[in-house]
Amino acid sequence: MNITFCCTNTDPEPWLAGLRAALPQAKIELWQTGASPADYAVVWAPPQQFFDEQPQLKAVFAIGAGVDALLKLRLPASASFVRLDDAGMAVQMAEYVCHAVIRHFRELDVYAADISQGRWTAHPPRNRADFPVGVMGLGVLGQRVVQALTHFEFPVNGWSRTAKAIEGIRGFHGDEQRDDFLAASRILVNLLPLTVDTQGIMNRSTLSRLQPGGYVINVARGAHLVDEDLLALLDSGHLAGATLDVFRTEPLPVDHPFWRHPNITITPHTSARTLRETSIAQIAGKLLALQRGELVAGLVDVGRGY
Ligand code: NDP
Ligand code: OXD
Repeated sequence: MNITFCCTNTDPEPWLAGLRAALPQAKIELWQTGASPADYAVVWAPPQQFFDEQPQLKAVFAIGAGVDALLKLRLPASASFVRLDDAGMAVQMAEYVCHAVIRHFRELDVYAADISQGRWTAHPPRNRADFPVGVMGLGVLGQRVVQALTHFEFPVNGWSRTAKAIEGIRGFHGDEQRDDFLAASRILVNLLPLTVDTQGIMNRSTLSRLQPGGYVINVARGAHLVDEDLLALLDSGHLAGATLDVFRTEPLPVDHPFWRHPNITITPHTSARTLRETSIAQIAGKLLALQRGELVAGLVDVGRGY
């Protein structure tokens, strides 16, 4: 079996060594123009030329959870596409989102500012029931996040495409229940895949439906958010702030207002990192399962877009 590796955002050597150790029966090479045809591919952000030259691939494994960039390419019709399914990202996402929610709810930035000015001031406690958290996307990552939030006893709403019954949360689904979901939420967490249906989903109209003093946490993709609409609603006072990990252009351009806005916290797309060893073990296991003709988790539905 031949495997080709084409990940443009990472040092290939440790990945190649890890994949070779996990799949000693395979010939695994770094892709380069004119490389011989492979059976399987491990990719992240490959150029179109990669698929143009490898039309015979049986399966393509992405080393991330979101496949929006991959699905923009012309893809080999014969191949299955498999994304990472948790692989150590869900607990990281839960940490990141809980941290952002608690930092806002407990006014930790206000205390940091007070302390830096030499002020010893305890603010009145806030009521958790006044800070319902709405999580958009109840997949592998969203479900782990709602589970973590319920441990801190926040009221949690969840919204997905199809109905879900998740203990301890109020579930909403489909376009027809989206406005009710937003109206029931004050803190909004985005964990949707980027698709034609979800592009720009956080805009003036939808964010205006959040409860007053709303807070936005975007950990999915930058193109889910209309940047100017977020800024306008922060200026109007309807929204109190935002924590953003993902952006329309990454790295975030130096002159973008998000860098300097006092109520926006940004991080450089680090909320849930791909963990190499866990990911290699998952990819190797799925590849062997596919060879045995078994179904694997994380199979992408190309038509649906995730
Ligand atoms: P999943 O595919 O497991 O879950 C996607 C969820 O979104 C599902 O619940 C799905 O509904 C829901 N959904 C999809 N389309 C719609 C729609 N039109 N309306 C309502 N709900 C919809 O994805 P993951 O949880 O693994 O990952 C989510 C995203 O997180 C990734 O696509 C990626 O963009 C982002 N990500 C960001 C990272 C970072 O570091 N910032 C790291 C990893 C991922 P249903 O259950 O009904 O299908
Ligand atoms: C992913 C990401 O989709 O890192 O895995 O954003």
